[in-house]
Amino acid sequence: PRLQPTHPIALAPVQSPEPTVDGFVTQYLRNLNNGRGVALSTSTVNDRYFALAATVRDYLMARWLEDVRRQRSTQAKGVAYLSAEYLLGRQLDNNLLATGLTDIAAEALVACGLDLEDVRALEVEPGLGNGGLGRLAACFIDSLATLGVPSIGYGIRYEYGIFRQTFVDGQQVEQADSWLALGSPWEFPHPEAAQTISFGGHTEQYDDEGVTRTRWVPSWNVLAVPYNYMVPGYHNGRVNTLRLWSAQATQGFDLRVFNAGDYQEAVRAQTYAENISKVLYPEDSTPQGKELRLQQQYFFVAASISDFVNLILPSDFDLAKLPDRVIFQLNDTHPVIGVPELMRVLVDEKKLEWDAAWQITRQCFAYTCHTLLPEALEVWPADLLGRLLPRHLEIIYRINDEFLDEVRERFGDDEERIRRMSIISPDGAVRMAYLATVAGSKVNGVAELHSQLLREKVLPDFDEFFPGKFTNVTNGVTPRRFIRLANPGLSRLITDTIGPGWLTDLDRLRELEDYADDTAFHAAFRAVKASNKRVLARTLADRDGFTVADDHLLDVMVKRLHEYKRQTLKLLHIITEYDAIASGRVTPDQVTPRTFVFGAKAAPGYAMAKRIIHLINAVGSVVNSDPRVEGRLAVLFPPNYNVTLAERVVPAADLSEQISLAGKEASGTGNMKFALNGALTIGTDDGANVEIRELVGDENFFLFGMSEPEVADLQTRGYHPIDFVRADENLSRALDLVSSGAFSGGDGSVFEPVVSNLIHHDPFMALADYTDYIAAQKRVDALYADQDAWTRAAILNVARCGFFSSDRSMRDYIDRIWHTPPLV
Ligand code: F58
Repeated sequence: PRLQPTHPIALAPVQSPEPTVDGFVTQYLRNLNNGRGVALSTSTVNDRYFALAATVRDYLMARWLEDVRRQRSTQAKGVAYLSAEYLLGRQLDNNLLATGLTDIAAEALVACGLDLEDVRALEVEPGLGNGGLGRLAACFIDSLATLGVPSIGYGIRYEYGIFRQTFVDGQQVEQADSWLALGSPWEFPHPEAAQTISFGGHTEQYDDEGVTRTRWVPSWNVLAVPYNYMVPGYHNGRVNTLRLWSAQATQGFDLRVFNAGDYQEAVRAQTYAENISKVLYPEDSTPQGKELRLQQQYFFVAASISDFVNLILPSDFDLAKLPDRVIFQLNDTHPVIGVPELMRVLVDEKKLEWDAAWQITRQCFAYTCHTLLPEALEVWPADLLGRLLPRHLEIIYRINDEFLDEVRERFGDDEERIRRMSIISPDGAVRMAYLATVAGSKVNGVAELHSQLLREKVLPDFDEFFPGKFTNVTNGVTPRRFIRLANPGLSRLITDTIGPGWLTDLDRLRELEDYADDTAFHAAFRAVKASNKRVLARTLADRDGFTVADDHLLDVMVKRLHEYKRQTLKLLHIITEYDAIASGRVTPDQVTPRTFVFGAKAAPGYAMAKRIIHLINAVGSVVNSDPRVEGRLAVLFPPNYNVTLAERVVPAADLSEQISLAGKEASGTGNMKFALNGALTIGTDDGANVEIRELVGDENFFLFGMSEPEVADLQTRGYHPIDFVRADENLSRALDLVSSGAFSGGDGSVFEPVVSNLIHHDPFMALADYTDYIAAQKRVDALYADQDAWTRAAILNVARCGFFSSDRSMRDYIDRIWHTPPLV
């Protein structure tokens, strides 16, 4: 018979420490002593940080354990968010905020003779994502917890996240991001709960009591070890789970081989296995890199599906009811291999009929697309996929055959259409976006324009075939991190003005409209911006040795470096301003004093992007040191832009640069963060810019450039960038300046690839939009000269952008796709 607990403490619910300064101090010292094995007097800053994190965890623990229990026992439907990336940012401040313990913790530390500021600086952010897509996943799990929706995030615990960017002679050099070097106090590893994940081998048929079935006989496997992380809701006592998988060898090293002296061979299998979760999206330019990436994808998706089906669900669960219990949300195509995996689990392991399994699978997945660039839609060569996952390839072929039969039934033998819609491309590659579209109960884009273009241009045949399947959910950002934590001054001003409650009901920012012409509010609003600029200035001084003038317009472009985002267009504007002064056509006092801030990482294999980074730094060093400029223009490019730096840059910005070629940026989320923090946007009619402009009003947004239909039209008419160079003298001067070597010590060849690419190809039409961009920048100057008018516009941006809370995005997913109401 099983032993039952009898002690009253064991029978009682888990206890939290007292939420008082004394309670905090007691728990903190206990963690320092018992958890770190050090006395306060001998502790290092790292010990102090770890003990602090442990203490915050202790306050969350009771709620977490209760929520885990409830989510297992309840019959309610939940979300399993499948994402290869979570760009979390620092955890300490966020978790203190969620628990309402920030002030208590600060006081408790003072009582221990410590400074919260010093301790919090130790935290290394987990950079487990590349950019917008990964950050979006982090915002979404924050909102799901805050809304109290039963959900779990699944992903990969990369040992190395996004590379650390440094500049050597102005050029990007990547360094490994060893975020785990000192350990992470936020994770709970569970090696005992590891799942075995298989690869390779072949399939075979066998007779199962008169039924012919298929089984997969894999040739190798690895362990997937779960690491759990708390995801606290804001002030609601809810704590959800993020479960990231780490790869480990099924067997340790080979002792016999080791003893025989072949040390490398002895650990070969182990190294191979552990490579799977070694690093965030390794280069996919080599065949080995590509295969590793597919291994990563299958690894985390198979572990997650098995976790849900075999561990979270009760053992007697009727799998026909799976769609009533879970929706697997596919964050882009990276987890789409989960579709054939669930089919394999249901058919081969659980022995369901194919049709029944397909019925279930089709209701259990939904797919979010995050791009419009055709080259970004993943395809896997069938031979690669078949070598790594032979059973999955068979399943994909059958799904495709049956799907194409349906297409034929509907449209007859329209072979052209069949070819277009086939999940397998003519050259034998699996189109993962098509597989996701066929299998998904819904497919969504991430902004209105993106969703429209997805239906009309990327997947029109599918939209016709599956009426009602396509929908839109415009992205959002979490106001907890990107307003409350990043901008405490603005948060205080908002609360003082409209009262509390807006942080979980961001539409209430509308109430600020009443203060758009209030002089006292204007002054306070401006004071907040000025103070945020000083905070940024201090950060950049400490971090990079930069000086930031406090009377400049802060003009910011932070995002991944990509040609479609057009950092070169921004650069052409800077060069034009510089040229006007350097050539003596204007005097320095005639230009609006501006500091241009860039933040951007380039993919390590993307040569043009790296060259553009070099050019930004080169222009910066010339502009910043030319005495003729008299300090009226400055270009700052702090390396290694990440979430932590974003939290300083965004609240300080006056102007937000969102200048992608229309029809290329799926949504953007930085655009939302800036507007919510009172920066005005200069932007094209692209992605979510369209919705920002509609909400804030044309007069509070600097629109420029071609619209998407105009871009398409110019494309069909034939685009000749040289025509635009000839038509605008400022543009040709700016390009000539680069060609002349003005930014490369007289050697024009250094940036020749950038200039000639623009003049001869310009795939993202930067030159076509240049003239209008410069005109829009003149409107920026004019409005900035009238500080009252500018402040009014900035206030209205904040007041009218509540829509861009990720809480709203989550509600839209719940209503349109998931049907998973919050648990009460
Ligand atoms: C981004 N995609 C979109 N991809 O570009 C952006 O418009 C959108 O706002 C955001 O998603 C959220 O929907 C994006 O960040 C990646 O980072 C890829 C991940 C896989 C490797 C290649 C980059």
